[in-house]
Amino acid sequence: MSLTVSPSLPALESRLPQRRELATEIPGPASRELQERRAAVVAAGAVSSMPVYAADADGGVIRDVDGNSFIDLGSGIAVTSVGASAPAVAAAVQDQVGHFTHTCFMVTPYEGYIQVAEELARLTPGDHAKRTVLFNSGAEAVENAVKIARLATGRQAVVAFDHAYHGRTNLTMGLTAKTMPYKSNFGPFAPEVYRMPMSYPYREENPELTGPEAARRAITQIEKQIGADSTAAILIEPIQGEGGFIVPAEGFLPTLAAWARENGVVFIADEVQSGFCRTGAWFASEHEGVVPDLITMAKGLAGGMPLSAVTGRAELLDAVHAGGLGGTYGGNPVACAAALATLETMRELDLAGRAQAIEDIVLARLRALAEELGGAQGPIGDIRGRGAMLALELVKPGTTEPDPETTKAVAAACLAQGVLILTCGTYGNVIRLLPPLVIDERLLNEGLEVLEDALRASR
Ligand code: PLZ
Repeated sequence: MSLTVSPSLPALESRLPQRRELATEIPGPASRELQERRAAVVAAGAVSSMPVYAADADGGVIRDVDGNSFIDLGSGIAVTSVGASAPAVAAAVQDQVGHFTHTCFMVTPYEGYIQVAEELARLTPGDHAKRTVLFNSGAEAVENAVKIARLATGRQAVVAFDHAYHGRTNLTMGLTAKTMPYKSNFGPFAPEVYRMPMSYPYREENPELTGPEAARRAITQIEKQIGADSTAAILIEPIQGEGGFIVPAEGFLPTLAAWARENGVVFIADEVQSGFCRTGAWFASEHEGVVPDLITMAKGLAGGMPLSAVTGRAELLDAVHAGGLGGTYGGNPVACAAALATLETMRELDLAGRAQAIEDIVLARLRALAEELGGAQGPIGDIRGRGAMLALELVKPGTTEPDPETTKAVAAACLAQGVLILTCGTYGNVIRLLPPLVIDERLLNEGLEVLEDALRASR
């Protein structure tokens, strides 16, 4: 009798060899040369977290201009969930550019836009009538969701939360919490944005505070500082991204959403980072059965092509006057073709299921490592996240004091060993893992080993 062990992450076909390989020092000579040319012409304010320049990418690897192959645990900030050159996406893009690259949906419309809207109506939570409008970036989607909520309610105030990240345009900078590097000296910011306390279980003063209680804390402030009848929208990331992969306590999101519904406040879920199978479901809102009135999406939607969307209740989107929503490139036909192929790939390969399998693999390893490093007295203060959106919060051992220096050093050590790892967090002390959902199991484990060794060595 043979024992069949089914691997939790079945290996997928790939174009590039799925392996880590260091051919030069990091960064190598070709990357260093590009770095010099860059310094002469690219704005100093636009920085890159990695000093290596990409030449090719596929599945779970990024190859640089010096021939080094890195294990990608960042997906270009949660974008390339299907891989950075998924065959179906590449084929769809090639086919579309051979026909037309642009007509402007506001001038001469095309079917791809409608097909994306049909998909999003099916995939987003809730079975109510929905409408969609497409844009280019996450920030643009958030801006438009706020425009729609304000117009539809006739109210102005928008509630955002501590640790929130919503973008870098003027309105979305104002909605974003962290000043450096996002907001500092870029003001003034748009008015009528109110910041409320988030549910952040690891850093809650009262560790017993439940999700519904944390929601009541915010609701009380909304009622006292703004008034429900002046509040157009509550805007929230169901799992906060840049702010530190903060998963609110259970019941926080449903309580806020229920209060919004009762008070005619539009509940907007910003799923720009958490959407499209990343957390083990199509959308993170689903984990607690939350049905947002509006949902903002980008990143994972189009396999690396710039495309964003606002999908939501038909009566909200259709409240906007003709011509009130648009933009030259919004819903670009090449990006729409890429999105359709991306969504099809996500279904075909069951990427939500793979994200759950990634969670099982990663959490088991990280929990064992945290124990090894001293448990509650060690440097890993918290392990959290869902699916393939997972994080470690690093602290000075035995305290909850953030340790951004070690966090940076660990990410740098991983890079030097051929593993691309991103950091985040209000305090800069969170290591986040966002592997492509198509990553090979062996490669994922190898990447985690490198991270574990870096954490061990950092003590
Ligand atoms: N909403 C929840 O995560 C983008 C930004 C990185 P854009 N996050 C990565 C950086 O430093 O600029 C993001 C997000 C959430 C909105 C956005 C904004 O999306 O496509 O970057 O505009």
